Amino acid sequence: MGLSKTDPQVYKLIKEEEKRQREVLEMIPSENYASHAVMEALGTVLTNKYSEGYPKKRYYQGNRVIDEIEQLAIDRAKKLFGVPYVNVQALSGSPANTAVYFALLTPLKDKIMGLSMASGGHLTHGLALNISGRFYKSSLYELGKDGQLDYAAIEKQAVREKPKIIICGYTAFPRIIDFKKFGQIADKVGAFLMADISHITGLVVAGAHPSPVPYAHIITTTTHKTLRGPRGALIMVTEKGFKKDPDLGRKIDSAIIPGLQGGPHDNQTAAIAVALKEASAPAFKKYGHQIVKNSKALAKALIKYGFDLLSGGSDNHLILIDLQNKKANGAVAAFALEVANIVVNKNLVLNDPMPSFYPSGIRLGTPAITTRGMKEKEMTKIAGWYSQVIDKVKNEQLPQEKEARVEFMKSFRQKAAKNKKLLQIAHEVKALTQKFPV
Ligand code: DSN
Repeated sequence: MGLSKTDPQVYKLIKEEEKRQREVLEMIPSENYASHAVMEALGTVLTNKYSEGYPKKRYYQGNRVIDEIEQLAIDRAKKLFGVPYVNVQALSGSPANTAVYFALLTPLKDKIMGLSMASGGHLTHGLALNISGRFYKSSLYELGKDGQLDYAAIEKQAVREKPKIIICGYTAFPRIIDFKKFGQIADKVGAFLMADISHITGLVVAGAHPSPVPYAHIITTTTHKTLRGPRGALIMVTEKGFKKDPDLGRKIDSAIIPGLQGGPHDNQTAAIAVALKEASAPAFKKYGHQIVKNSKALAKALIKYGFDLLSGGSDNHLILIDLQNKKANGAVAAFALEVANIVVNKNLVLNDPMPSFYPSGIRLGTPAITTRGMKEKEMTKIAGWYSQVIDKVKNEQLPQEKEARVEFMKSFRQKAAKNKKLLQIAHEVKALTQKFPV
């Protein structure tokens, strides 16, 4: 029996979410629209199977077909990225990064060095509250005052701190990463270089961002961001990685299972294989380059409206706006934008005086709207809407006290949800989205 009959409540909620995704400008830079084929693979009988182990080395019977599927995903990833080893079983990005640490580091002894979250790094790059900063020693680096990576400072820190793994690749950094420089720094201090390219994988595959393959030892990536696949992750070892440690692949495989996980999600593996095939097609190259063109066009238009962008622009798929010059707060702005059918996330900015739940910035990006076919012309229009929305919420001053802030947000939400200007923009946005069907 179909879902609508078995569970009308869940069916209705899924349909509501489908409508929401259709009618908004989805601009969270880590989100995208997976293809119908990817979603079809996810919703199959593959979800019924257990397959602990690896192709041809399973602990359960009945894995003949699963072996072929997993091997296909591995082979496609190897070919697409140009690497000799891939593990496709990590359930998502955080488990993938954790598996690398588990494979290579001695807890409470070895050190990792990643970008701080406040500067745009990820939780799993050494944050004290995360397993990466709690089980392992961590030394965080920061962006320079100009919002750029300060390679000389990073090198100095690496020489001083002697990390076993240096991590590059970020969640809120709008510029090109010089993987070659990172490779040189890692080599100088004898560290492994791990490039977490989750955000930019699709750009790397399309040739719209340089590849870390010649310089990093290990590469991790999620599969659902710019790569446009299902939720999931890849862990890759490069030729350089094998030169440094010929046992690296085996160590990572056993960090995933039995180290961290049990059975892989075989439906997810199949969907990853589909996404990798889609990403190998010539159309994907165009897509990756268009993401960047759109991001640059949007950044340029936002600057014209007086927005203050981290590092002054964008070379990839994302933009970080510091709203302090507009006298606006990120939490307030993100909510108002959502009323206007524009979906972004609030985000810390460099040296943010505010706490992470009420940060001073918003993070936005172009992967999903580019999937819908939008181009530079639409970016100019979208920038205008950002300006109008932020104009509406400037001077909405958050109180200093924690409890008062909660109350403030509650009443602000009620007020904003009825704001005529925001609702009018929402209407205009919906009209635009109708011209670019998902
Ligand atoms: N949550 C992801 C992002 O939005 O960047 C990172 O894991």
